[in-house]
Amino acid sequence: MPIRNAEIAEFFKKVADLLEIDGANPFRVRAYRTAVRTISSLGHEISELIAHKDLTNLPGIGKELATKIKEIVATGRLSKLEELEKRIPPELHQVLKLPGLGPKKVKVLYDQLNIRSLPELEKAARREKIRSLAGFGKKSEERILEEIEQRGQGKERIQWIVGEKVAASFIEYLTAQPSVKQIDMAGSFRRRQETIGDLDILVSCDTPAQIMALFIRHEDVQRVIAQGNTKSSVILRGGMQVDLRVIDSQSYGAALHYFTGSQLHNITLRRLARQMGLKINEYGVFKEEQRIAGQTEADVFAALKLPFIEPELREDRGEIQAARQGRLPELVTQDDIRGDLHCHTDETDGHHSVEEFARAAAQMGYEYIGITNHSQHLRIARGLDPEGVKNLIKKIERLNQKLDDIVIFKSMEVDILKDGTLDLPDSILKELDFTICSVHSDFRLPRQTQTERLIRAMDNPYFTILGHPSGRLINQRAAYAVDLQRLIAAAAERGCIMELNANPDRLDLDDVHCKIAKEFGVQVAISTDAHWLGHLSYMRLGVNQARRGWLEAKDVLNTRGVEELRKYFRR
Ligand code: DGT
Ligand code: CA
Ligand code: CA
Ligand code: ZN
Repeated sequence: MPIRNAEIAEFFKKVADLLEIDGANPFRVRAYRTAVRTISSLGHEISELIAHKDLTNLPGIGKELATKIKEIVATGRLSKLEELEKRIPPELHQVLKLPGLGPKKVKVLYDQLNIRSLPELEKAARREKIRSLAGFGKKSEERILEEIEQRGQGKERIQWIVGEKVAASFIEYLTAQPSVKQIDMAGSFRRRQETIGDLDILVSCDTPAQIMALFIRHEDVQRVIAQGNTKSSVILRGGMQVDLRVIDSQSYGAALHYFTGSQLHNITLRRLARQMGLKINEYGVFKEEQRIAGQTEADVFAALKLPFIEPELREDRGEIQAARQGRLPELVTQDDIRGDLHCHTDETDGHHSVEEFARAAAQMGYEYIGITNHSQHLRIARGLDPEGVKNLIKKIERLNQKLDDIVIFKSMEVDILKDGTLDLPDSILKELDFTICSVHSDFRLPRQTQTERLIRAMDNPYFTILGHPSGRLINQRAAYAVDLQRLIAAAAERGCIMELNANPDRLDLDDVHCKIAKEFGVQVAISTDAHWLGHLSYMRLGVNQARRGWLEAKDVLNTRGVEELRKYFRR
Protein backbone atom coordinates (compact mmCIF):
# COMPACT_ATOMS: atom_id res chain seq x y z
CA MET A 1 0.00 0.00 0.00
CA PRO A 2 1.73 3.22 -1.08
CA ILE A 3 1.76 5.82 1.65
CA ARG A 4 -0.73 8.68 1.20
CA ASN A 5 0.16 12.37 1.28
CA ALA A 6 -1.99 12.83 4.37
CA GLU A 7 0.12 10.24 6.18
CA ILE A 8 3.40 11.88 5.14
CA ALA A 9 2.03 15.21 6.30
CA GLU A 10 1.09 13.61 9.60
CA PHE A 11 4.72 12.58 10.18
CA PHE A 12 5.90 16.14 9.60
CA LYS A 13 3.16 17.61 11.73
CA LYS A 14 4.22 15.39 14.63
CA VAL A 15 7.84 16.41 14.18
CA ALA A 16 6.87 20.10 14.13
CA ASP A 17 4.75 19.73 17.26
CA LEU A 18 7.42 17.86 19.16
CA LEU A 19 10.15 20.25 18.04
CA GLU A 20 8.05 23.12 19.28
CA ILE A 21 7.46 21.52 22.66
CA ASP A 22 11.16 20.75 22.77
CA GLY A 23 11.87 24.46 22.37
CA ALA A 24 13.61 24.10 18.98
CA ASN A 25 14.47 26.94 16.64
CA PRO A 26 11.16 28.46 15.40
CA PHE A 27 12.46 28.54 11.81
CA ARG A 28 12.89 24.78 11.79
CA VAL A 29 9.41 24.31 13.22
CA ARG A 30 7.99 26.60 10.54
CA ALA A 31 9.81 24.72 7.78
CA TYR A 32 8.05 21.52 8.82
CA ARG A 33 4.68 23.25 9.03
CA THR A 34 5.11 24.76 5.55
CA ALA A 35 5.91 21.29 4.26
CA VAL A 36 2.76 19.94 5.89
CA ARG A 37 0.69 22.52 4.01
CA THR A 38 2.43 21.84 0.71
CA ILE A 39 2.06 18.09 1.02
CA SER A 40 -1.58 18.17 2.12
CA SER A 41 -2.65 20.33 -0.77
CA LEU A 42 -0.88 18.46 -3.56
CA GLY A 43 -3.10 17.14 -6.34
CA HIS A 44 -1.00 14.01 -6.81
CA GLU A 45 0.27 11.34 -4.48
CA ILE A 46 3.94 11.92 -3.64
CA SER A 47 4.53 8.17 -3.58
CA GLU A 48 3.72 8.21 -7.31
CA LEU A 49 5.72 11.36 -8.12
CA ILE A 50 8.83 10.34 -6.27
CA ALA A 51 10.34 8.11 -8.94
CA HIS A 52 10.45 10.74 -11.68
CA LYS A 53 10.12 14.15 -10.02
CA ASP A 54 12.59 16.19 -8.02
CA LEU A 55 10.76 16.86 -4.78
CA THR A 56 12.79 20.00 -4.07
CA ASN A 57 10.77 21.69 -6.82
CA LEU A 58 7.77 21.64 -4.51
CA PRO A 59 7.25 24.87 -2.58
CA GLY A 60 8.90 24.76 0.85
CA ILE A 61 10.61 21.40 0.31
CA GLY A 62 14.37 21.65 0.54
CA LYS A 63 17.01 18.95 0.31
CA GLU A 64 16.68 17.87 3.92
CA LEU A 65 12.90 17.50 3.83
CA ALA A 66 13.04 15.75 0.45
CA THR A 67 15.35 13.14 1.99
CA LYS A 68 12.95 12.70 4.88
CA ILE A 69 10.00 12.24 2.50
CA LYS A 70 11.98 9.56 0.67
CA GLU A 71 12.67 7.83 3.97
CA ILE A 72 8.95 7.82 4.83
CA VAL A 73 7.89 6.56 1.43
CA ALA A 74 10.54 3.83 1.40
CA THR A 75 10.23 2.61 4.99
CA GLY A 76 6.97 3.97 6.38
CA ARG A 77 9.01 5.44 9.24
CA LEU A 78 10.92 8.59 10.08
CA SER A 79 14.00 8.26 12.28
CA LYS A 80 13.91 11.95 13.20
CA LEU A 81 10.43 11.47 14.66
CA GLU A 82 11.43 8.33 16.51
CA GLU A 83 14.36 10.15 18.04
CA LEU A 84 12.09 12.98 19.22
CA GLU A 85 9.52 10.55 20.55
CA LYS A 86 12.21 8.90 22.65
CA ARG A 87 13.03 12.23 24.22
CA ILE A 88 9.47 13.47 24.75
CA PRO A 89 6.78 11.43 26.51
CA PRO A 90 4.49 9.84 23.89
CA GLU A 91 1.40 10.52 26.01
CA LEU A 92 1.90 14.20 25.21
CA HIS A 93 0.46 13.42 21.79
CA GLN A 94 -2.94 12.82 23.32
CA VAL A 95 -2.71 16.18 25.04
CA LEU A 96 -1.71 17.84 21.78
CA LYS A 97 -4.66 16.34 19.94
CA LEU A 98 -7.12 18.05 22.26
CA PRO A 99 -8.87 20.84 20.31
CA GLY A 100 -7.66 24.24 21.44
CA LEU A 101 -4.30 22.97 22.68
CA GLY A 102 -1.48 23.72 20.25
CA PRO A 103 2.17 22.92 20.91
CA LYS A 104 2.76 26.35 22.50
CA LYS A 105 0.18 25.72 25.20
CA VAL A 106 1.27 22.12 25.66
CA LYS A 107 4.79 23.38 26.24
CA VAL A 108 3.54 25.71 28.97
CA LEU A 109 1.63 22.85 30.62
CA TYR A 110 4.71 20.65 30.39
CA ASP A 111 7.19 23.26 31.64
CA GLN A 112 5.06 24.75 34.41
CA LEU A 113 3.01 21.84 35.73
CA ASN A 114 4.95 18.89 34.33
CA ILE A 115 1.80 17.66 32.58
CA ARG A 116 2.62 14.80 30.20
CA SER A 117 -0.67 12.96 29.72
CA LEU A 118 -4.44 13.44 29.54
CA PRO A 119 -5.07 12.07 33.04
CA GLU A 120 -2.51 14.50 34.45
CA LEU A 121 -4.13 17.32 32.50
CA GLU A 122 -7.57 16.37 33.77
CA LYS A 123 -6.37 16.28 37.35
CA ALA A 124 -4.76 19.71 37.06
CA ALA A 125 -7.88 21.15 35.44
CA ARG A 126 -10.13 19.76 38.19
CA ARG A 127 -7.85 21.32 40.81
CA GLU A 128 -8.18 24.64 38.94
CA LYS A 129 -4.44 24.90 38.44
CA ILE A 130 -4.60 25.72 34.78
CA ARG A 131 -6.62 28.92 34.79
CA SER A 132 -3.74 30.94 36.24
CA LEU A 133 -1.15 29.90 33.63
CA ALA A 134 -0.09 32.42 31.00
CA GLY A 135 -2.31 32.12 27.93
CA PHE A 136 -5.02 30.17 29.77
CA GLY A 137 -8.08 31.24 31.75
CA LYS A 138 -11.15 29.91 33.49
CA LYS A 139 -12.91 29.41 30.14
CA SER A 140 -10.10 27.42 28.58
CA GLU A 141 -9.81 25.30 31.72
CA GLU A 142 -13.51 24.42 31.43
CA ARG A 143 -13.18 23.72 27.72
CA ILE A 144 -10.29 21.33 28.43
CA LEU A 145 -12.48 19.34 30.82
CA GLU A 146 -15.35 19.24 28.33
CA GLU A 147 -13.07 17.99 25.59
CA ILE A 148 -11.52 15.31 27.82
CA GLU A 149 -14.98 14.06 28.74
CA GLN A 150 -16.05 13.88 25.09
CA ARG A 151 -12.86 12.06 24.22
CA GLY A 152 -13.64 9.37 26.76
CA GLN A 153 -16.75 8.43 24.79
CA GLY A 154 -14.95 6.24 22.29
CA LYS A 155 -11.97 6.34 20.04
CA GLU A 156 -11.83 8.20 16.79
CA ARG A 157 -13.41 6.51 13.77
CA ILE A 158 -11.62 6.25 10.44
CA GLN A 159 -12.77 8.11 7.34
CA TRP A 160 -14.20 5.82 4.69
CA ILE A 161 -11.74 7.05 2.06
CA VAL A 162 -8.85 5.93 4.29
CA GLY A 163 -10.43 2.49 4.57
CA GLU A 164 -10.93 2.39 0.80
CA LYS A 165 -7.22 2.26 0.09
CA VAL A 166 -6.50 -0.34 2.73
CA ALA A 167 -9.44 -2.45 1.56
CA ALA A 168 -8.21 -2.35 -2.04
CA SER A 169 -4.74 -3.39 -0.94
CA PHE A 170 -5.98 -6.39 1.07
CA ILE A 171 -8.37 -7.49 -1.66
CA GLU A 172 -5.61 -7.43 -4.23
CA TYR A 173 -3.23 -9.24 -1.89
CA LEU A 174 -5.69 -12.00 -0.98
CA THR A 175 -7.23 -12.37 -4.44
CA ALA A 176 -3.79 -13.26 -5.78
CA GLN A 177 -4.19 -16.56 -3.92
CA PRO A 178 -5.71 -19.13 -6.27
CA SER A 179 -7.44 -20.88 -3.36
CA VAL A 180 -9.61 -17.82 -2.70
CA LYS A 181 -12.97 -18.39 -4.40
CA GLN A 182 -14.95 -15.40 -3.21
CA ILE A 183 -13.92 -12.23 -1.42
CA ASP A 184 -15.95 -9.23 -0.26
CA MET A 185 -15.74 -6.32 2.11
CA ALA A 186 -18.53 -6.36 4.70
CA GLY A 187 -19.43 -4.17 7.70
CA SER A 188 -19.75 -0.40 7.73
CA PHE A 189 -17.26 -0.16 4.86
CA ARG A 190 -19.63 -2.01 2.53
CA ARG A 191 -22.52 0.10 3.80
CA ARG A 192 -20.42 3.11 2.72
CA GLN A 193 -20.68 4.72 6.13
CA GLU A 194 -18.76 8.03 6.27
CA THR A 195 -16.51 6.64 8.98
CA ILE A 196 -15.64 3.08 9.93
CA GLY A 197 -14.60 1.44 13.18
CA ASP A 198 -12.68 -1.35 11.47
CA LEU A 199 -12.57 -3.25 8.19
CA ASP A 200 -14.31 -6.60 7.78
CA ILE A 201 -13.23 -8.95 4.99
CA LEU A 202 -14.96 -12.21 4.09
CA VAL A 203 -13.49 -14.95 1.92
CA SER A 204 -14.48 -18.43 0.95
CA CYS A 205 -11.59 -20.77 0.30
CA ASP A 206 -10.56 -24.36 0.87
CA THR A 207 -7.36 -23.61 2.75
CA PRO A 208 -8.31 -21.42 5.74
CA ALA A 209 -5.10 -21.93 7.70
CA GLN A 210 -2.97 -20.94 4.76
CA ILE A 211 -5.01 -17.82 3.99
CA MET A 212 -4.95 -16.72 7.62
CA ALA A 213 -1.18 -17.14 7.74
CA LEU A 214 -0.90 -15.02 4.63
CA PHE A 215 -3.25 -12.42 6.04
CA ILE A 216 -1.23 -11.79 9.19
CA ARG A 217 1.95 -11.49 7.10
CA HIS A 218 0.60 -8.51 5.08
CA GLU A 219 3.30 -5.86 5.12
CA ASP A 220 1.13 -3.29 6.89
CA VAL A 221 0.34 -5.52 9.86
CA GLN A 222 1.85 -4.31 13.10
CA ARG A 223 0.20 -6.62 15.61
CA VAL A 224 -1.92 -9.78 15.52
CA ILE A 225 -4.84 -9.75 17.95
CA ALA A 226 -6.28 -13.13 17.06
CA GLN A 227 -5.50 -15.91 14.63
CA GLY A 228 -7.86 -18.83 14.03
CA ASN A 229 -9.21 -20.85 11.14
CA THR A 230 -12.48 -18.94 10.88
CA LYS A 231 -11.50 -15.49 12.13
CA SER A 232 -8.31 -13.47 12.47
CA SER A 233 -7.83 -9.86 13.51
CA VAL A 234 -4.85 -7.59 13.05
CA ILE A 235 -3.88 -4.02 13.82
CA LEU A 236 -2.08 -2.15 11.06
CA ARG A 237 0.61 0.47 11.38
CA GLY A 238 -1.44 3.57 11.96
CA GLY A 239 -3.87 1.74 14.23
CA MET A 240 -6.60 0.44 11.91
CA GLN A 241 -8.10 -2.96 12.77
CA VAL A 242 -8.85 -5.47 10.03
CA ASP A 243 -10.91 -8.65 10.59
CA LEU A 244 -10.79 -11.56 8.16
CA ARG A 245 -13.38 -14.32 8.24
CA VAL A 246 -13.26 -17.54 6.23
CA ILE A 247 -16.73 -18.80 5.33
CA ASP A 248 -18.08 -22.07 3.83
CA SER A 249 -19.36 -21.40 0.36
CA GLN A 250 -22.83 -22.78 1.18
CA SER A 251 -23.18 -20.08 3.88
CA TYR A 252 -21.33 -17.33 2.07
CA GLY A 253 -24.37 -15.20 1.22
CA ALA A 254 -25.82 -15.50 4.70
CA ALA A 255 -22.49 -14.55 6.26
CA LEU A 256 -22.06 -11.65 3.86
CA HIS A 257 -25.48 -10.40 4.85
CA TYR A 258 -24.87 -10.91 8.56
CA PHE A 259 -21.45 -9.28 8.67
CA THR A 260 -22.52 -6.41 6.46
CA GLY A 261 -24.96 -5.42 9.16
CA SER A 262 -25.92 -3.05 10.42
CA GLN A 263 -26.63 -4.79 13.65
CA LEU A 264 -29.99 -2.99 13.91
CA HIS A 265 -30.93 -4.06 10.39
CA ASN A 266 -30.04 -7.65 11.29
CA ILE A 267 -32.18 -7.56 14.40
CA THR A 268 -35.23 -6.26 12.53
CA LEU A 269 -34.76 -8.82 9.78
CA ARG A 270 -34.47 -11.61 12.33
CA ARG A 271 -37.79 -10.50 13.82
CA LEU A 272 -39.42 -10.61 10.38
CA ALA A 273 -38.02 -14.11 9.80
CA ARG A 274 -39.45 -15.28 13.10
CA GLN A 275 -42.88 -13.93 12.14
CA MET A 276 -42.64 -16.03 8.99
CA GLY A 277 -41.75 -19.13 10.99
CA LEU A 278 -38.14 -19.02 9.82
CA LYS A 279 -34.77 -18.58 11.47
CA ILE A 280 -31.91 -16.48 10.05
CA ASN A 281 -28.30 -16.33 11.19
CA GLU A 282 -24.84 -16.08 9.65
CA TYR A 283 -25.13 -19.67 8.35
CA GLY A 284 -28.35 -19.34 6.42
CA VAL A 285 -32.13 -19.12 6.51
CA PHE A 286 -33.68 -22.17 8.14
CA LYS A 287 -37.12 -23.74 8.18
CA GLU A 288 -37.16 -26.05 11.17
CA GLU A 289 -33.67 -27.55 10.90
CA GLN A 290 -33.43 -27.30 7.14
CA ARG A 291 -31.38 -24.68 5.38
CA ILE A 292 -33.51 -23.07 2.68
CA ALA A 293 -31.06 -20.33 1.66
CA GLY A 294 -27.49 -19.22 2.32
CA GLN A 295 -25.29 -19.41 -0.72
CA THR A 296 -25.94 -15.90 -2.03
CA GLU A 297 -27.33 -12.76 -0.47
CA ALA A 298 -30.06 -12.64 -3.09
CA ASP A 299 -31.18 -16.15 -1.98
CA VAL A 300 -31.31 -14.97 1.62
CA PHE A 301 -33.56 -12.02 0.79
CA ALA A 302 -35.68 -14.15 -1.55
CA ALA A 303 -36.27 -16.73 1.20
CA LEU A 304 -37.75 -13.89 3.26
CA LYS A 305 -39.83 -12.82 0.23
CA LEU A 306 -37.86 -9.60 -0.10
CA PRO A 307 -36.12 -7.92 -3.02
CA PHE A 308 -32.40 -7.23 -2.67
CA ILE A 309 -31.77 -4.36 -0.26
CA GLU A 310 -28.69 -2.28 -1.12
CA PRO A 311 -26.06 -2.32 1.66
CA GLU A 312 -26.20 1.49 1.98
CA LEU A 313 -29.83 1.22 3.10
CA ARG A 314 -29.27 -1.39 5.80
CA GLU A 315 -29.50 0.89 8.81
CA ASP A 316 -32.98 -0.04 10.04
CA ARG A 317 -34.39 3.26 8.87
CA GLY A 318 -37.46 1.74 7.26
CA GLU A 319 -35.75 -0.25 4.49
CA ILE A 320 -37.22 -3.61 5.45
CA GLN A 321 -40.76 -2.29 5.46
CA ALA A 322 -40.15 -0.44 2.20
CA ALA A 323 -38.80 -3.67 0.69
CA ARG A 324 -41.90 -5.59 1.78
CA GLN A 325 -44.12 -2.97 0.23
CA GLY A 326 -42.10 -2.82 -2.98
CA ARG A 327 -41.16 0.83 -2.52
CA LEU A 328 -37.40 0.66 -2.15
CA PRO A 329 -35.72 3.65 -3.79
CA GLU A 330 -33.74 3.17 -6.97
CA LEU A 331 -30.56 4.72 -5.65
CA VAL A 332 -28.57 7.34 -7.56
CA THR A 333 -25.29 6.11 -9.09
CA GLN A 334 -22.11 7.82 -10.21
CA ASP A 335 -23.24 7.28 -13.83
CA ASP A 336 -26.29 9.47 -13.22
CA ILE A 337 -24.08 12.47 -12.37
CA ARG A 338 -23.79 14.94 -15.25
CA GLY A 339 -21.70 17.71 -13.75
CA ASP A 340 -20.05 19.20 -10.70
CA LEU A 341 -21.31 22.52 -9.36
CA HIS A 342 -18.63 23.48 -6.82
CA CYS A 343 -14.97 24.11 -7.51
CA HIS A 344 -12.36 26.76 -6.73
CA THR A 345 -9.89 28.01 -9.34
CA ASP A 346 -6.59 29.87 -9.16
CA GLU A 347 -8.43 33.20 -9.16
CA THR A 348 -8.69 32.46 -5.41
CA ASP A 349 -7.50 29.47 -3.39
CA GLY A 350 -7.83 26.76 -6.05
CA HIS A 351 -4.76 25.44 -7.84
CA HIS A 352 -5.84 25.21 -11.48
CA SER A 353 -7.32 27.57 -14.03
CA VAL A 354 -10.96 27.68 -15.09
CA GLU A 355 -9.98 26.12 -18.39
CA GLU A 356 -8.12 23.26 -16.70
CA PHE A 357 -11.14 22.50 -14.52
CA ALA A 358 -13.47 22.69 -17.52
CA ARG A 359 -11.33 20.30 -19.56
CA ALA A 360 -11.00 17.88 -16.64
CA ALA A 361 -14.77 17.89 -16.19
CA ALA A 362 -15.30 17.23 -19.91
CA GLN A 363 -12.83 14.37 -19.68
CA MET A 364 -14.92 12.83 -16.91
CA GLY A 365 -17.87 12.84 -19.29
CA TYR A 366 -19.59 15.75 -17.55
CA GLU A 367 -21.78 18.21 -19.44
CA TYR A 368 -21.09 21.15 -17.17
CA ILE A 369 -19.03 22.51 -14.32
CA GLY A 370 -19.85 25.35 -11.93
CA ILE A 371 -16.97 27.67 -11.03
CA THR A 372 -17.57 28.84 -7.47
CA ASN A 373 -14.81 30.95 -6.00
CA HIS A 374 -14.97 32.54 -2.58
CA SER A 375 -16.30 36.07 -2.13
CA GLN A 376 -14.43 39.01 -0.60
CA HIS A 377 -15.32 38.37 3.05
CA LEU A 378 -13.18 35.23 3.08
CA ARG A 379 -9.82 36.98 3.05
CA ILE A 380 -7.67 33.94 3.78
CA ALA A 381 -8.94 32.44 0.53
CA ARG A 382 -8.28 35.69 -1.34
CA GLY A 383 -12.03 36.01 -1.98
CA LEU A 384 -13.12 38.10 -4.98
CA ASP A 385 -14.59 41.60 -4.76
CA PRO A 386 -17.26 42.72 -7.28
CA GLU A 387 -14.58 43.82 -9.77
CA GLY A 388 -12.86 40.43 -9.53
CA VAL A 389 -16.18 38.67 -10.10
CA LYS A 390 -16.86 40.77 -13.20
CA ASN A 391 -13.48 39.85 -14.67
CA LEU A 392 -14.05 36.18 -13.96
CA ILE A 393 -17.48 36.32 -15.59
CA LYS A 394 -15.91 37.73 -18.76
CA LYS A 395 -13.26 35.05 -18.74
CA ILE A 396 -15.87 32.30 -18.40
CA GLU A 397 -17.96 33.77 -21.22
CA ARG A 398 -14.90 33.73 -23.51
CA LEU A 399 -14.12 30.15 -22.55
CA ASN A 400 -17.70 29.07 -23.16
CA GLN A 401 -17.33 30.35 -26.73
CA LYS A 402 -14.10 28.47 -27.19
CA LEU A 403 -14.94 25.10 -25.62
CA ASP A 404 -17.73 23.14 -27.22
CA ASP A 405 -17.85 19.93 -25.20
CA ILE A 406 -18.57 21.48 -21.79
CA VAL A 407 -20.65 24.31 -20.35
CA ILE A 408 -19.08 26.43 -17.63
CA PHE A 409 -21.62 27.91 -15.23
CA LYS A 410 -20.81 31.33 -13.83
CA SER A 411 -21.14 31.15 -10.09
CA MET A 412 -19.62 32.11 -6.75
CA GLU A 413 -19.48 30.61 -3.28
CA VAL A 414 -20.86 33.64 -1.50
CA ASP A 415 -20.29 34.12 2.22
CA ILE A 416 -23.39 34.47 4.33
CA LEU A 417 -22.58 37.37 6.63
CA LYS A 418 -23.42 37.49 10.31
CA ASP A 419 -26.74 39.25 9.73
CA GLY A 420 -27.84 36.87 6.98
CA THR A 421 -27.06 39.19 4.09
CA LEU A 422 -24.91 37.94 1.23
CA ASP A 423 -21.35 39.11 0.67
CA LEU A 424 -21.93 40.43 -2.88
CA PRO A 425 -24.45 43.02 -4.10
CA ASP A 426 -27.52 41.90 -6.04
CA SER A 427 -26.22 43.79 -9.08
CA ILE A 428 -23.38 41.23 -9.29
CA LEU A 429 -25.36 38.20 -8.12
CA LYS A 430 -27.85 38.66 -10.93
CA GLU A 431 -25.07 38.21 -13.49
CA LEU A 432 -24.38 34.67 -12.20
CA ASP A 433 -26.10 31.46 -13.35
CA PHE A 434 -26.55 30.35 -9.74
CA THR A 435 -24.96 30.81 -6.30
CA ILE A 436 -23.67 28.62 -3.51
CA CYS A 437 -24.11 30.47 -0.24
CA SER A 438 -22.11 29.26 2.75
CA VAL A 439 -21.23 30.06 6.35
CA HIS A 440 -17.49 30.55 6.92
CA SER A 441 -17.64 32.76 10.01
CA ASP A 442 -19.62 33.30 13.23
CA PHE A 443 -20.00 29.58 13.89
CA ARG A 444 -20.84 30.02 17.54
CA LEU A 445 -24.13 31.92 17.35
CA PRO A 446 -27.03 30.52 19.41
CA ARG A 447 -29.04 27.88 17.56
CA GLN A 448 -32.09 30.01 16.86
CA THR A 449 -30.04 33.04 15.76
CA GLN A 450 -27.95 30.84 13.47
CA THR A 451 -31.03 29.21 11.95
CA GLU A 452 -32.70 32.56 11.32
CA ARG A 453 -29.49 33.98 9.86
CA LEU A 454 -29.49 31.22 7.25
CA ILE A 455 -33.19 31.52 6.49
CA ARG A 456 -32.72 35.26 5.98
CA ALA A 457 -29.99 34.45 3.48
CA MET A 458 -32.39 32.12 1.64
CA ASP A 459 -34.82 35.00 1.36
CA ASN A 460 -32.44 36.64 -1.10
CA PRO A 461 -33.84 35.93 -4.58
CA TYR A 462 -30.33 35.10 -5.83
CA PHE A 463 -29.75 32.38 -3.24
CA THR A 464 -29.57 28.99 -4.99
CA ILE A 465 -27.65 26.35 -3.00
CA LEU A 466 -26.82 26.22 0.71
CA GLY A 467 -23.16 25.10 0.81
CA HIS A 468 -22.01 22.49 3.36
CA PRO A 469 -25.15 23.14 5.43
CA SER A 470 -24.01 22.03 8.90
CA GLY A 471 -20.38 23.16 8.76
CA ARG A 472 -19.11 20.01 10.49
CA LEU A 473 -15.65 18.66 9.73
CA ILE A 474 -15.40 14.94 10.41
CA ASN A 475 -13.16 14.24 13.43
CA GLN A 476 -12.22 17.93 13.59
CA ARG A 477 -15.15 20.22 14.22
CA ALA A 478 -18.74 19.69 15.28
CA ALA A 479 -21.58 21.21 13.28
CA TYR A 480 -22.57 24.71 14.30
CA ALA A 481 -25.74 24.85 16.33
CA VAL A 482 -28.51 25.03 13.75
CA ASP A 483 -31.98 23.56 13.19
CA LEU A 484 -31.28 21.70 9.95
CA GLN A 485 -34.80 20.40 9.63
CA ARG A 486 -36.16 23.94 9.77
CA LEU A 487 -33.62 25.00 7.15
CA ILE A 488 -34.76 22.16 4.91
CA ALA A 489 -38.39 23.20 5.35
CA ALA A 490 -37.44 26.81 4.55
CA ALA A 491 -35.56 25.62 1.46
CA ALA A 492 -38.65 23.70 0.34
CA GLU A 493 -40.79 26.84 0.62
CA ARG A 494 -38.31 28.96 -1.31
CA GLY A 495 -37.16 26.46 -3.93
CA CYS A 496 -33.62 26.50 -2.52
CA ILE A 497 -31.25 23.54 -2.85
CA MET A 498 -29.14 21.77 -0.23
CA GLU A 499 -25.55 20.85 -0.99
CA LEU A 500 -24.11 17.47 -0.24
CA ASN A 501 -20.47 18.50 -0.10
CA ALA A 502 -18.48 15.41 -1.11
CA ASN A 503 -15.16 16.42 0.42
CA PRO A 504 -14.15 13.48 2.68
CA ASP A 505 -13.74 15.82 5.65
CA ARG A 506 -17.25 17.21 5.20
CA LEU A 507 -19.82 14.85 3.65
CA ASP A 508 -22.30 17.51 4.61
CA LEU A 509 -25.40 17.06 4.39
CA ASP A 510 -25.16 13.75 6.20
CA ASP A 511 -27.23 10.69 5.26
CA VAL A 512 -30.05 11.32 7.71
CA HIS A 513 -30.61 14.87 6.48
CA CYS A 514 -30.41 13.83 2.83
CA LYS A 515 -33.40 11.61 3.55
CA ILE A 516 -35.22 14.45 5.28
CA ALA A 517 -34.49 16.76 2.32
CA LYS A 518 -35.98 14.14 0.00
CA GLU A 519 -39.07 13.87 2.17
CA PHE A 520 -39.50 17.65 1.97
CA GLY A 521 -39.05 17.56 -1.80
CA VAL A 522 -35.81 19.56 -1.59
CA GLN A 523 -33.23 18.91 -4.31
CA VAL A 524 -29.71 17.94 -3.22
CA ALA A 525 -26.65 19.04 -5.22
CA ILE A 526 -23.74 16.61 -4.85
CA SER A 527 -20.58 18.71 -5.26
CA THR A 528 -16.89 18.12 -4.68
CA ASP A 529 -15.70 21.58 -3.59
CA ALA A 530 -12.56 20.74 -5.59
CA HIS A 531 -9.46 22.91 -5.14
CA TRP A 532 -7.35 20.48 -7.20
CA LEU A 533 -8.35 18.53 -10.31
CA GLY A 534 -7.82 15.32 -8.37
CA HIS A 535 -10.57 16.35 -5.96
CA LEU A 536 -13.17 15.98 -8.72
CA SER A 537 -13.07 12.24 -7.99
CA TYR A 538 -14.54 12.88 -4.52
CA MET A 539 -17.88 12.72 -6.34
CA ARG A 540 -17.98 8.99 -5.55
CA LEU A 541 -17.96 9.77 -1.81
CA GLY A 542 -20.88 12.16 -2.22
CA VAL A 543 -22.79 9.55 -4.21
CA ASN A 544 -22.12 7.01 -1.43
CA GLN A 545 -23.58 9.37 1.15
CA ALA A 546 -26.55 10.25 -1.08
CA ARG A 547 -27.34 6.54 -1.48
CA ARG A 548 -27.25 6.15 2.30
CA GLY A 549 -29.74 9.01 2.35
CA TRP A 550 -32.14 7.12 0.03
CA LEU A 551 -31.65 9.61 -2.82
CA GLU A 552 -32.66 8.68 -6.35
CA ALA A 553 -31.43 10.37 -9.50
CA LYS A 554 -34.49 12.60 -9.53
CA ASP A 555 -33.64 13.90 -6.03
CA VAL A 556 -30.17 15.01 -7.10
CA LEU A 557 -29.89 18.33 -8.93
CA ASN A 558 -26.79 17.51 -10.94
CA THR A 559 -28.27 14.45 -12.59
CA ARG A 560 -30.06 16.92 -14.85
CA GLY A 561 -28.85 18.06 -18.23
CA VAL A 562 -27.63 21.58 -18.95
CA GLU A 563 -30.89 22.97 -20.29
CA GLU A 564 -33.04 21.56 -17.53
CA LEU A 565 -30.59 22.95 -15.00
CA ARG A 566 -30.70 26.41 -16.55
CA LYS A 567 -34.48 26.35 -16.24
CA TYR A 568 -34.16 25.26 -12.65
CA PHE A 569 -31.75 28.10 -11.84
CA ARG A 570 -33.94 30.72 -13.49
CA ARG A 571 -36.87 29.96 -11.20
P1 DGT B 1 -17.91 -0.37 12.61
O1 DGT B 1 -16.84 -1.36 12.37
O2 DGT B 1 -18.00 0.09 14.02
O3 DGT B 1 -17.85 0.80 11.69
O4 DGT B 1 -19.35 -1.03 12.32
P2 DGT B 1 -19.69 -2.43 11.67
O5 DGT B 1 -21.13 -2.38 11.30
O6 DGT B 1 -18.73 -2.77 10.59
O7 DGT B 1 -19.57 -3.42 12.90
P3 DGT B 1 -18.57 -4.60 13.23
O8 DGT B 1 -17.29 -4.51 12.52
O9 DGT B 1 -18.51 -4.67 14.73
O10 DGT B 1 -19.37 -5.90 12.77
C1 DGT B 1 -19.70 -6.12 11.42
C2 DGT B 1 -21.12 -6.55 11.29
O11 DGT B 1 -21.32 -7.82 11.92
C3 DGT B 1 -22.15 -5.66 11.96
O12 DGT B 1 -22.52 -4.58 11.15
C4 DGT B 1 -23.30 -6.59 12.19
C5 DGT B 1 -22.63 -7.91 12.46
N1 DGT B 1 -22.54 -8.14 13.90
C6 DGT B 1 -21.43 -8.10 14.64
N2 DGT B 1 -21.72 -8.38 15.92
C7 DGT B 1 -23.05 -8.58 15.99
C8 DGT B 1 -23.96 -8.91 17.04
O13 DGT B 1 -23.59 -9.06 18.21
N3 DGT B 1 -25.27 -9.02 16.70
C9 DGT B 1 -25.71 -8.85 15.42
N4 DGT B 1 -27.00 -8.95 15.17
N5 DGT B 1 -24.89 -8.54 14.43
C10 DGT B 1 -23.56 -8.42 14.70
CA1 CA C 1 -16.48 -2.97 10.83
CA1 CA D 1 -15.24 -5.89 12.77
ZN1 ZN E 1 -16.08 25.79 -1.60
